[in-house]
Amino acid sequence: MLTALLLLSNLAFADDLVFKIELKNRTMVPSEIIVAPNTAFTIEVVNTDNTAEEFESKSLKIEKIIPPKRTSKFNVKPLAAGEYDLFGEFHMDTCQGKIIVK
Ligand SMILES: [Cu+2]
Repeated sequence: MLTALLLLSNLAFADDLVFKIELKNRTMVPSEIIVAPNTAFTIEVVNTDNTAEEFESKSLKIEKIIPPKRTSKFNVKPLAAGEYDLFGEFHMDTCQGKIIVK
């Protein structure tokens, strides 16, 4: 019974957990997201630059071109503890970030 209640509360929490990342001046703001293990969440990526960016993560298998002034949302399944890469492939030298699960 306790387990069931915990699962329900986790699900409700996951629906509400949205992290916003701004693609700004060819960087990610913020460049780090910290999230608890085993928690589903959403990343909302807003490209405020005047150039397109390809928002990508090898470890999360995300790859999507976001045109200038557009927003994309990515639902991320619960993750194990660790670090997960994020980068903008069109501006690899400056557009780097990560998700830290701990
Ligand atoms: Cu790519």
